[in-house]
This record gives sequence, C-alpha cells and structure tokens, in this order.
Amino acid sequence: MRGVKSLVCDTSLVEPDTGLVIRNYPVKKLTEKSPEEVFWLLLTGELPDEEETKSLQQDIKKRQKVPDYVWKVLNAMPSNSHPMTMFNTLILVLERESQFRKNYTKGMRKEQYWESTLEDSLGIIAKLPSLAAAVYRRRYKKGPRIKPNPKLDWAGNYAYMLGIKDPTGEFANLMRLYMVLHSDHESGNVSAFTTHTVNSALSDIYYSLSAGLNGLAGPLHGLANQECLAWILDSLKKFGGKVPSAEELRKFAWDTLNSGKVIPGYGHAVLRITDPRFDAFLNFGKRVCPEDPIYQMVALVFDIVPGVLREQGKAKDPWPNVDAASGSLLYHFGLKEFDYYTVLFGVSRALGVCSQAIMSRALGLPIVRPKSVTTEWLKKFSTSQPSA
Ligand code: AMX
Repeated sequence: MRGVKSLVCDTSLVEPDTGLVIRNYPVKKLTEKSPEEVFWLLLTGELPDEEETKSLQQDIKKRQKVPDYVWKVLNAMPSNSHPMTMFNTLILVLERESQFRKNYTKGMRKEQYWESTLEDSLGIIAKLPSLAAAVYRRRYKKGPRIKPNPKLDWAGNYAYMLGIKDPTGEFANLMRLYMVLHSDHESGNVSAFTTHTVNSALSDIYYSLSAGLNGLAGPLHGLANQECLAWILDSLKKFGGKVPSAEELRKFAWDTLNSGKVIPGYGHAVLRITDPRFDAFLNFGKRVCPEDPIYQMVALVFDIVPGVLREQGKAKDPWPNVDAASGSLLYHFGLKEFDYYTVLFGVSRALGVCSQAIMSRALGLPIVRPKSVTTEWLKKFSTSQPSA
C-alpha cells in the first residue's frame, strides 16, 4: 500500500523534499525544544509557553510512580529476554491502570473517549522512562533500579535513571534531542498504524501502544538503527580503528555494495533529501564530540556514500536517514548495548502515537476494517482487465 492515500494524520507530515514536519514546524526548528513541549505541540498544534510547559512537567511527575507489581513481572522475566520484549510486556502489564477501560465498562459517552485516552496516555508516558531505564539496568546487569529525581525533566530523568555517567550534562541533552527527533513520523509506519488499528477497536492505549511497539521491534522498522552503528564500527575496525582516507572509504563502500549488501543508514522509502533529523544529530556530534573517531567516520561516510550510491544508480534516495548518526552518539556516551536502541526509539515514538490515538478518539474515527479479496478473485479480476 506504499503511497496509497488512506489515512488522516494531523500530528505530522513527511514529504519527500522536506522530511518530518510536526504541526507545520519543520523538525529542525524544534531541536532546541523539550519533548514535553513537542508533546504539547503534537496534541494541540501550538507550542506551549513557559508556564504551560511547567504545568505539563508537573503533571507528568505526579504520574510517574510505577506500581510494584510491574517490577515483579520484570524480575520474573528471563534476564536475557530481548529488551523490547521486556519493555512492551511492562507496558501491557500496566493496562490494569487504564481509566479508559474502567470508564468504558461503567458506561462512557463517545464524546468522552478522548479524555480517558488522554488520561491513560499521560499515565503511561510519565512512567515510560522508569520502565525503559529499569529494563536497561536489569537486562545488562547494571545494578539496582535508580529512582526518578523529582528535580529533573522527563528526558533528563530517563538519562539519569539509565545510570550513564554524565558529568557535562550532554548525555541528558542528547536524550532530549533524541526524544524530540523520533517522536512522530505520520501514521502509516508499522508502529503508528498498528497502534491506531488496535486503538480503533477501543482497546485502551496500554494495549495499543504495546502492540505498536511490538511492530517497532522488527528489523525493517525500529531495529534498523543498530545495524548502522555496526557498519560504522566494522568499517573503523577494518582500518585498524583509524578514520580512513576518502579513497579508502569509497572502496570499502563499493565492496559492501558488490557483496550484495546495502549501506545501512542510507536511503529512505519516502525521503529524497538528507533526513533533517540526521543533520540535527550530526550538528550535535560536531559540537560535543568532534574528536571521536566514530563521529568522524559518520561525517566521512556522509561525504562519500551519497556519491557512491548515485554512481551505482539503484537507490532512489542516496542520502542518509536518521539512523545513520544516532547510534554513534549513544555509543560515544557509553550506551553501547545495540539491542537496547529500539527501546529509546519506543519511548520517544510513544509521544506521537499516543497523540494520534487521542486525536482519533476525539474525531470519533471508526474501527479499521479494510476489505480483503481471495487470490481466486484477484486472478479473475486481473484476467478480466484489458491489457495495457
Ligand atoms: N545501499 C544499497 N542499496 C540500496 C540502498 C542502500 N543504502 N538503499 C536502497 N538500495 C537499493 C535497494 O536495495 C533496491 O535494490 P533492488 O532493486 O535490487 O531491490 C533499490 O536500491 C531501490 O530501493 P529504493 O526504492 O530506493 O528503497 P526502498 O524504498 O525499497 O527501501 C530502505 C528503503 C530504507 C529500506 C533502503 O533504502 C535500505 O535498505 N537502506 C539501508 C538500510 C537502512 O538504512 N534502513 C534504515 C531505514 C530507516 C528507517 O526507516 N528507520
């Protein structure tokens, strides 16, 4: 169904020549904003003022306590389960808290669905950093859970609870940027569309978000970012840990293509320009870690690979996507567990898909139920068409 116009989504738009635009704001204009401000923007179409931002941050803090039964489930899971399995399970376990389900069972008017969906969304979004950080600490044996610090903002708290050393505060800044850049990408991608489909059955947002993020766990969707960093690290290893010359890298890129592999982090199903989110990460790296060979390698690949892909002439978009840079920055700060990167993506994407669900309930959108046909029907249909 690529390119078939079949959905309405007002939170964001992705056009081939602009990249992500959130409520009329190109994403590059939002890189200095906090995730809370962007969540407000996604929901209302306007950026909040200082007071409104503070009130949302206070509201989130009031909701961040995770009930103990959730930790019992996490501790009962095998410690080598995939981090996305752990994360999505915890979201589902929290479904017990759903106000939507309780109000629906009591009898709620259709016009009130969006309010309960908003309540549930605030409840789950407030808890995601604690859940995601706890998954990290258990899965990678980093020691006991770290409790949220009431003085910190949503993403700052996430950085803090992961337990990554951050003397300069730049890791927390990276988390804020990461959470903004991945927050939304229209509604037709697998995680957004799945969340929407499940929510359209009036399953509450806990069910819906967990389902959507199960889609994000797939290698063709959210798991792709770890492959990009692996390619960068492999390339560096091949050159003995030193950044190669442009010519050496060009040859390495051709070797990758000639062996039948793709160059991870390059190309996009929709975009036909450098993903503005890649630019934002590259600028962050330039400011914070210009000496890091991994950052330098990412910058060199950006100089060389688009030319190689153009010369090969297969990829419709020879430019980098968001995944080409994000992993290298996480790695720089010591977050080196590739399998975990999709969880970060999931925490961020929850902002967008929850906003979309609240909008869908406010608009009273119907259950998703496209019509299917049999193969037999398809054969008859295709043979009955006049040939072109
Ligand atoms: N390296 C080598 N070849 C590439 C390429 C790349 N980075 N990107 C596309 N191509 C090839 C395709 O494999 C395809 O070859 P084929 O005709 O032999 O099958 C041809 O170019 C045409 O593909 P396309 O229409 O340009 O791309 P697509 O819309 O089918 O797929 C994408 C898009 C991202 C899957 C693809 O560009 C790709 O595989 N990129 C590398 C992996 C990657 O970066 N994934 C992250 C995706 C980011 C995200 O959405 N999260």
